[in-house]
Amino acid sequence: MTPILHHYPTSPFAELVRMALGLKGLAWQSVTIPRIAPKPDLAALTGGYIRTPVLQIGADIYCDTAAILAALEGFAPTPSYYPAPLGALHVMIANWAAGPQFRAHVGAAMGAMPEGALDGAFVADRKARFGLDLGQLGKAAPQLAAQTRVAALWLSQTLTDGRAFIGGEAPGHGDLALAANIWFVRSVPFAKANAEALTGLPHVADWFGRMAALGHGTPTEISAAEAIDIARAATPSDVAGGIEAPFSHGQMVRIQTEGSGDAPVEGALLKADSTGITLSRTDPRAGAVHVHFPRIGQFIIA
Ligand SMILES: N[C@@H](CCC(=O)N[C@@H](CS)C(=O)NCC(=O)O)C(=O)O
Repeated sequence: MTPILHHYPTSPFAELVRMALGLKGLAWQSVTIPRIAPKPDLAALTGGYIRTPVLQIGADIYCDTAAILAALEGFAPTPSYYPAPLGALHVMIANWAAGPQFRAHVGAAMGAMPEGALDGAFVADRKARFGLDLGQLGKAAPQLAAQTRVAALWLSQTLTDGRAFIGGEAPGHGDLALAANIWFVRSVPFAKANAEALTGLPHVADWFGRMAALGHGTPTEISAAEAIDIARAATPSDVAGGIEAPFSHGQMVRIQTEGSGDAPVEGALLKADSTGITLSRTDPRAGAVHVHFPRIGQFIIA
């Protein structure tokens, strides 16, 4: 079964996963999704989660980069996203980079954009779904850019002893998340000065070059309809794991992503433990699917 990534080119979280596919040298199928709501084809697979990216392996649907990397680690264990000596510390670093530091990088990337540089539909979508206020972001941008320089300084200091990646000679999830943030700032022409302030620190540009050299693996473009057909023809994989109190196995619940106005995903609870949450649902187009979420960042609503 070939992994299918649902994504669009300018998404930094999608870039994290594209680099992750490159790190493992994987062949994958690519579905280009819309940048803004509605995304009916993606929702047919996920049950309503329409953030970017989403990974599909047959009838298993993985929402959020945390669930996606865990799935790819199981799909192709070597080389690992969690090489020694950092191991699970990689995922802690990635959570910090993808959380508070991501917000700072949004400021550094988008805060200096002149009015009108972004299309109106995109601005309205992000305001309605995530409360993004470009006026406020513009005012906060210089300080948010200053905060991104702290992350880059810590990265620079980490690399001072000559190591190739943050944990040594092998790249991991932490490197991917830090690199995706810098990639985002570099991808916006108006943010050139902010990007150069990050990659101008000692060792950072060389490290970023090594991350970019991982490539994206080998993608083949397919349509959203083909991806839905693949899900319908497949059987979701067995789920092992516990159910945290007060929930019960098979209970109908909704999964709400924190900080998002998007509709929750409804389904029967198959797993809710520290390794993640899995729902079973049946879609008129995609058939029986299992939808997987990370535990962090999600609320289970009975
Ligand atoms: N925690 C999520 C965050 C993903 C995220 O915020 N992605 C952005 C794009 S980079 C998004 O969903 N934007 C709205 C959209 O694409 O509809 C993850 O790690 O995957």
